[in-house]
Amino acid sequence: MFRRVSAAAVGAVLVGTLAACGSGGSSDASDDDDSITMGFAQVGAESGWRTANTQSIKDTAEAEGVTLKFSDAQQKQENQIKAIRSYIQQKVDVIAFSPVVETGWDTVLQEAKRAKIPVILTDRSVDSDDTSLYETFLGSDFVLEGEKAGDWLVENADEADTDKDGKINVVQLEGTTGAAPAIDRAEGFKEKIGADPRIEVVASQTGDFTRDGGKKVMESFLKSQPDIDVVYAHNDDMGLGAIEAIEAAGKKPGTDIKIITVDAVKDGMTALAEGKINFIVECNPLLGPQLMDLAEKVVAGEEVPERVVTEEATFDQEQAKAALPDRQY
Ligand code: GYE
Repeated sequence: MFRRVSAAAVGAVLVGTLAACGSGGSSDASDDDDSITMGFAQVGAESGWRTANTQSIKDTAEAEGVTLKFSDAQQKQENQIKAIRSYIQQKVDVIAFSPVVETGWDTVLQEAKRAKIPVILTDRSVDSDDTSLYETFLGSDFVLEGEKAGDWLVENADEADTDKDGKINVVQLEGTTGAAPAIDRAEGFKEKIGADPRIEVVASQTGDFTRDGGKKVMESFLKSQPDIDVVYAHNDDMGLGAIEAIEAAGKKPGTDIKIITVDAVKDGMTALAEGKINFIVECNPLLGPQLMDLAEKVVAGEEVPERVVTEEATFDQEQAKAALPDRQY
């Protein structure tokens, strides 16, 4: 399936600075002038990552003169579908959205296609056999992120076995159920920890990508699981919630229980530099410039790559200390 194509196979296609296009304006369905109107259906405001992502999209739209119609779906698919339908009615030039979950999009995307409004997927992809329903998908390789988390744990397994009982029990705080990053980050991680039979995921539950969700799930794990060595959280916010629960239980996060997260937003990086998190896999939220570039090209009828993968790093505690002063988000 399209979504499963690895970054290596496609190649990390980096879209450069904004191309000078859009001067013709003939394909602009809504205005007389050359400016583009974009309808953007955002997932919600569930995390620090999302806040940075929204800001990047709004800032870039303004800087590039793109008229942005923006909606926040509060993590509900039905709200996103409603927003997309209203963008179709308003005859925007291009629709972009980050699908909250992977499945259930074909009907509304067919409606956009019939209305001849191009769709760009950003951040999260859809699980559909019909790739003609969207122009391109801009975002991270979430399986690779999970693999990076798993690789780190395998490499640091001896240290992660804090009670030295020869077993490394992991509890997993999953992202939103059915969301691409939750599915893929679990898959990539599982794949890699298979290399060390001492490592086992003993409990796994969704914390919905929120701090509060991560805290609540971790509180219940601390009660039901007698021997937790590692927390693998699908984002920083849930990891930060877990830290609160671990401290409230009288344990030391980062020492008694190792913590691995994904995102590398400022709060996460700060906790990493303070030694409360052990490893973070970066997921870049600053997609605005690449998104607006793709939108201009799509509206102008230019070819765009079917997959645009963002480039990302990883951070240990020392690297977080070095990176923090220049961190944008
Ligand atoms: O990791 C998480 C957010 O889809 C990549 O969504 C995004 C994820 C991000 O809530 O913090």
